[in-house]
Amino acid sequence: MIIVTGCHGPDLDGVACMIAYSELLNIQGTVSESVYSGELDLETAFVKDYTNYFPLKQCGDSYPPDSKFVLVDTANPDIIDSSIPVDSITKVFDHRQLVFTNRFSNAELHIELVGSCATLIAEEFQKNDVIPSQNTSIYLYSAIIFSTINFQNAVTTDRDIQAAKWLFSLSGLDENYKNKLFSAKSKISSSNLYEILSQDFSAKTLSETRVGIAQIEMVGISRMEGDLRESLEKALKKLKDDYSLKYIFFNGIDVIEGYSLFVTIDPDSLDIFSSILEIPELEYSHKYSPIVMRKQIWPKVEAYLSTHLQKTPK
Ligand SMILES: [Mn+2]
Repeated sequence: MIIVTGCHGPDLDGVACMIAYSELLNIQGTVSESVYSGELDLETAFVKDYTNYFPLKQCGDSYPPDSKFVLVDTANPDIIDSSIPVDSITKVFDHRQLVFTNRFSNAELHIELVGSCATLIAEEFQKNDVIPSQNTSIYLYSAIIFSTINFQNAVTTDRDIQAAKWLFSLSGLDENYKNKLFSAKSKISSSNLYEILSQDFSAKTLSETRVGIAQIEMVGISRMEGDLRESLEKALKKLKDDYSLKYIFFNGIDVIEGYSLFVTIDPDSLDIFSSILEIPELEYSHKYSPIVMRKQIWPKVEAYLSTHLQKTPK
């Protein structure tokens, strides 16, 4: 038995790859099952409801003896279900730089830097002349669209675009589907904004300075300057206190319009982020395009603080 799985608490990319790769193996006559552990996110729940198809099993107490494993959308053995023996992993598909190569003694590694692991799995179908089922095409397509933020983030490659095109033609979806998918994370109101921001908040201590960056990807980010403005300010203030931050920054990504909305709530943060991002005219609420991801901002924060801030003498 081959078990296809991913990291604990997989995102839509991980779930789509598990479903699809297991389907490919089964079509090719290799008995396989896909298994996940942890919680599912809002995007996954959306596709699950939309397709009414979810062939994944939740991980139980143990796996059948002699199980072999295929890992998708992760190549980090530390974030998978701990009962999986690493030497029984036979294949690994991931789209991030691998730093754990030596941990997999028996696995064939498929590590390629594309925007979505779903692209690599879609290409496996193509290489083997197999057409994914309609529901599986929807999962893979959704994963590519979501992982690349509708082809707008820096990790997007032409291979992602080509794979998505092919999957779209098999999916029976219309163009409007994208908006619905992204709206899964956009059901934001003044009562849940703090919670949504804190779920995905990132705070670091850099050069002995506490810095936090909130990020949200949604449809209609301009609401942060409209009906959600006050709630956003309150939420950022609360996060600043909760995490004892010196500086806090908000990066709101409009996934359809394709821009970032930067928001700061205090003069010191405005000042320092103006320098970090090299935007002299940065305003408290500032539209910036193309979109910028938080993972692109952190290295700049780190570089800036290490050269511009003197460490407090002990
Ligand atoms: Mn991924």
